[in-house]
Amino acid sequence: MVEARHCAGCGVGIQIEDPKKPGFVPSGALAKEKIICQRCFRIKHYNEVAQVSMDDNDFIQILNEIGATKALVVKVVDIFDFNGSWLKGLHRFVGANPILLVGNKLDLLPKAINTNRLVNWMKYEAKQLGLKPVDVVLCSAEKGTGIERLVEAMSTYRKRQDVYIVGATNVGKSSLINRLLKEYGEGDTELTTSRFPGTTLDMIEIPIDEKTSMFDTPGIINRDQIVHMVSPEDLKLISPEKAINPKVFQLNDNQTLFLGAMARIDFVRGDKQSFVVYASNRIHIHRTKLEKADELYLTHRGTDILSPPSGEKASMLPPFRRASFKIPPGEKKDIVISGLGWITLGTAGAWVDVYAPEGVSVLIRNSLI
Ligand SMILES: Nc1nc2c(ncn2[C@@H]2O[C@H](COP(=O)(O)OP(=O)(O)OP(=O)(O)O)[C@@H](O)[C@H]2O)c(=O)[nH]1
Ligand SMILES: [Mg+2]
Repeated sequence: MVEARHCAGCGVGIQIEDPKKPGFVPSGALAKEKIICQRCFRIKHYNEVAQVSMDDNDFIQILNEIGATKALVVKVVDIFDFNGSWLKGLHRFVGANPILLVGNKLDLLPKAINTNRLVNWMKYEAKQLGLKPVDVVLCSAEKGTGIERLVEAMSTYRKRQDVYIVGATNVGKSSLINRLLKEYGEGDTELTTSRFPGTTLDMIEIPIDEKTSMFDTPGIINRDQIVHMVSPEDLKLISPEKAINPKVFQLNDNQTLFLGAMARIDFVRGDKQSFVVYASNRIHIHRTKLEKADELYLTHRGTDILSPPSGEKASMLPPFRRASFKIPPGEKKDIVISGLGWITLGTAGAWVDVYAPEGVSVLIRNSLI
């Protein structure tokens, strides 16, 4: 029997019939020992959008296999988008296997961050979300920070068993494995990574030793994430690429902040206090009076004042939906706009209305920083 061949970059089954379908390679490429599909080639060399239509059920099917084996499950979250990149109901997939929680993209948070506090915060939040990880590790696949700690934790908890790297799409699973391979591996394996969701298409096995392996898995796609609502160019602007500079605004009530044309925050009532915005440095933040906000949005969205998105694309976003929050005095809270960032309020107590495109989740949490 001839074993079905898979792309070394994304794991998809190789085919030579249909260039429009995943896994296509020209038939001449079949002779190579390591095959890279046309889509991976284009992502890597032309930064192309990783578009492919795969059913969520396909991904879930893949994850279901994990529950049937004994292994360490490494759950990766994007620490910049902790809530948006949280994979719900993971326990359903992993059975009784231990879970190591990894907060990736640490390099995106402000440099002054207290990492011990952040780890404790993650433990607490994980518990609230119904997950009890064996440990929590922070790292940056991009910079290599925390990788040693991650390797130590993995070897402690895997107990000579396989390791599955799981998580929502785009959290950096494949990037993390590439980093591990670069620092600890041999050979020239490189998994495909990209800024767009849905890059890895099937499970990819990377041998650790003769008996055990590490597996990259396709990320679960969370339809609510902002990445599905904006153009590739705007995605580049709203996703931070380096450490975010928090921007501090001292607001009186009846003032409004716009985060480009992506979101609007109204300080409806409360004593003067700080609103610290954590978002991509390339999102323009505009302050105005609440009474002028409606008009400004209608007349200026898509212009330099309220962008990204710019031009026509601003009006193609789903319409704004409002969420109201009443924060009692004395509590330090973040208002999170999933995928876009968050705003940390002062402790004076506040009533805040947040507008974000319909479908984007807006929530409140204990302050992360
Ligand atoms: N700043 C920063 N970006 C990162 C880091 N790790 C990954 N990225 C970026 O995040 C994006 C997604 O990375 P991938 O490794 O493709 O993510 P994935 O989880 O494998 O995604 P899927 O295969 O779609 O599930 C890419 O643009 C990476 O460059 C990190 O530590 N810091
Ligand atoms: Mg991947």
